Amino acid sequence: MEENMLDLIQSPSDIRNWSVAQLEKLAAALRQVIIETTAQTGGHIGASLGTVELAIALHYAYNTPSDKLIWDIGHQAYAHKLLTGRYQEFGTLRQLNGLSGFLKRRESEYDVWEAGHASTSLSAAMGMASARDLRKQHYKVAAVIGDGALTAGMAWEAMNQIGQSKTNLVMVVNDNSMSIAPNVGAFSHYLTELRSAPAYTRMKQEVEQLLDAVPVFGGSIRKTLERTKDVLHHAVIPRNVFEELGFKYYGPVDGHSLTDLISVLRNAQTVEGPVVVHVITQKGHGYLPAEQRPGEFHGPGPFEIESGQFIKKPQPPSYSHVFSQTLVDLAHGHPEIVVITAAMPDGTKLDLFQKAFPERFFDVGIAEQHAATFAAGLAAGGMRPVFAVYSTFLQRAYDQVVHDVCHQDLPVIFGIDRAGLVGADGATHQGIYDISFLRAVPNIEIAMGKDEQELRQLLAGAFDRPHPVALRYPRGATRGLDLTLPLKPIPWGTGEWLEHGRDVTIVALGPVVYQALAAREILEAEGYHVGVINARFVKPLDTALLGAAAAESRALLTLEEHAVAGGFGSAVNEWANAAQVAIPIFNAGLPDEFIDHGAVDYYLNLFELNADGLARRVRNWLPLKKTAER
Ligand SMILES: Cc1ncc(C[n+]2csc(CCOP(=O)(O)OP(=O)(O)O)c2C)c(N)n1
Repeated sequence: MEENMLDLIQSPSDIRNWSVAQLEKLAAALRQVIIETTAQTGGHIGASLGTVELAIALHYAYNTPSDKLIWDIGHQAYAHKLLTGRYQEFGTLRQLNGLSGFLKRRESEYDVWEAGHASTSLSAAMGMASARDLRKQHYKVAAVIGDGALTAGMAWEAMNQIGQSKTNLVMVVNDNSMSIAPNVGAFSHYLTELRSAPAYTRMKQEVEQLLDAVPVFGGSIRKTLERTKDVLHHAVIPRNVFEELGFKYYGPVDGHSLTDLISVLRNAQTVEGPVVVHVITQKGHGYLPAEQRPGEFHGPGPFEIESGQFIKKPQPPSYSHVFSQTLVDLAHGHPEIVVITAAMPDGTKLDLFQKAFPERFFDVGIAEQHAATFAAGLAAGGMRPVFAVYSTFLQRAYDQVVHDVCHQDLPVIFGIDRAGLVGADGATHQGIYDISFLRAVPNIEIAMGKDEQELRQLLAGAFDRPHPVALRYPRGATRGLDLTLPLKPIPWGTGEWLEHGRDVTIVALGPVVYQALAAREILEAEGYHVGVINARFVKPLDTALLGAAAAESRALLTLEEHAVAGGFGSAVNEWANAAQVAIPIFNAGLPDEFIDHGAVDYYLNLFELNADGLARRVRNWLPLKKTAER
């Protein structure tokens, strides 16, 4: 019955004459669909349950899509999707060729801005508002940004400009006091204070309303009131940070009260100049397990609705887990080891380290740029910092890596988590560019083991290096190998020649080494002689090993789960070119296009990076065909 209600909504204009009671029913129906769908598909349920009323109120109060509604990150916008004509397709969320888990301009005209990474919404909103002003247009612009996203420098860079510009723009702060983990930092504490001072805000609003009601010619009464307001501003009610920056401040507002939200949003859009609407929401609102375990329900896989238990088949520990556990093991004997996360203690599994060595663990919030330079500072001060960060989020800290870490050749270890394809999060989250952007920078060394045993060995070895090291490892479960073996160091900069073969040698980086070995089995059965090298290092390259393979084999096939452009294979090409090694080299990797959400195995097959795909490549590769026919 309630789902039928959603059938009635083709676009937000369908709800703009509904009563609050009807909208409340709609909120319940939206929640039900979000819970039932994410229980199957997984996804960002916690954040999206928290913004159901906000999404309704925004589409109710604004004339979308003419007015521009921008969601930061876009992970909290499932209700927005459902209100903007995507109810029927919602079951395809995060599946191959289905709806994206984030917003996509090609998916809907209501998705005016795409993201995936945090804290871009205010800059985007300022851009759209400025374009509107320059083109003398009249649409309204509202951006929704979380308290977590507000920990990023980029948000403050935008506020710096917006506050001065005096442009008409509404910034909705969606404050649930959570990032993925509980939010951190001085500003987060400040928001908590602001939240807990509703009496002040109310008093201030009341005085201001009173003032507005007094006619200008009200003479002495008005003067007295003005003075009262002034006193209140400077004594009882200190102007808050947003006001100091040039915004009008409305709040705090109950983010689950449709009446309050609609009234404040209608008001805010009539105000001249930039406005902050401070909305208090609860992550996971309306689904008890998500309310009680908001961290776990930030972006879980499938779960059982009744019990709130995750549906997981037993599997070996993740690479992130092994990385963090190894850090804990090493840190016992090394008090100089310190660890940094940028708001991802759970995802990176650094919470293991946090538990073991709380005083040597730093969560800096969504602040990758700061994290990288903070690490550089720690290294300059004699510590051995490890910044574990998803490949995709390290993109944001590129200048800090180049200018602060590598230029000063400081021994910072970057644990590059989620290196490779990531699956359901899609294009904005693929970890497939870091080799290209890091390889160009002097001093940094880049490695990736074929499995978790090598990850441990490489991590131990990285602490002996006097240079920055980037140690890559993928998302997901390890191979389940024995982790109790003693940490045997890998001679730095060396690859491993696993199999010899005179037709072609596959030179593979990372866990795809095992795909190469499986491809070899298929091809050997067909009469090809296929070698396999586990490259381990992108930088320095094991050129001695490559030279020997080139002398033995008729061709080289490089293999990586990374963009071909500028990647590991490119490094091999550059070596062959510079060393004048005349050998056909084929690069297997990812094409020059953004790769959407979909299972990793699907893409490995599509781009011929798995065993069958590699075998197809070798069979169809002209120079090899010729040699096989000879
Ligand atoms: C640059 C960047 N770093 C890290 C992340 C991972 N991440 C996704 S959502 C999130 C928490 C965001 O918190 P907040 O803005 O308060 O939104 P909420 O999920 O609480 O609604 C984080 C850290 C990201 N998307 N982008």
